[in-house]
Amino acid sequence: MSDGNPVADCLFCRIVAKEIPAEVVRETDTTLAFRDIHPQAPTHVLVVPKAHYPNAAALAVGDPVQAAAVLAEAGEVAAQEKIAESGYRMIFNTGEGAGQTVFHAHVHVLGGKGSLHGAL
Ligand code: D5M
Repeated sequence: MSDGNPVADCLFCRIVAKEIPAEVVRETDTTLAFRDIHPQAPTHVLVVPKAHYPNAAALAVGDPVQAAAVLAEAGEVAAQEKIAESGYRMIFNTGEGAGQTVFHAHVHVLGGKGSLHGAL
């Protein structure tokens, strides 16, 4: 059962701890937003809770306030990156079979030219 405590070998916990560099675009007491290292759209930012939960569903159960903070920050990122008006996507890959590769909750915020015509 996840309790939000940092996990030593978790990549995003290490980015939150500033042990690994990232291009941070926004930071609050409880969240961090940084550019995805392999962008899939002109704007591609990841928003993570600073606390460790393995995926978004576990975050929502373990700390609903933080889950809401992550969603609110995704909206702030979209506004800051100027993709809010044209529209943007929020994607939570949940589980290996869905393509999740980093098991620390995160939302992909994707927007910009050509980014709104994905499979879904
Ligand atoms: O998304 C995990 C995402 O994390 C994937 O799009 C690449 C990104 N990633 C991996 N390493 C880094 C670093 N070091 N900085 C920034 N972004 C990174 P998932 O939904 O788990 O597939």
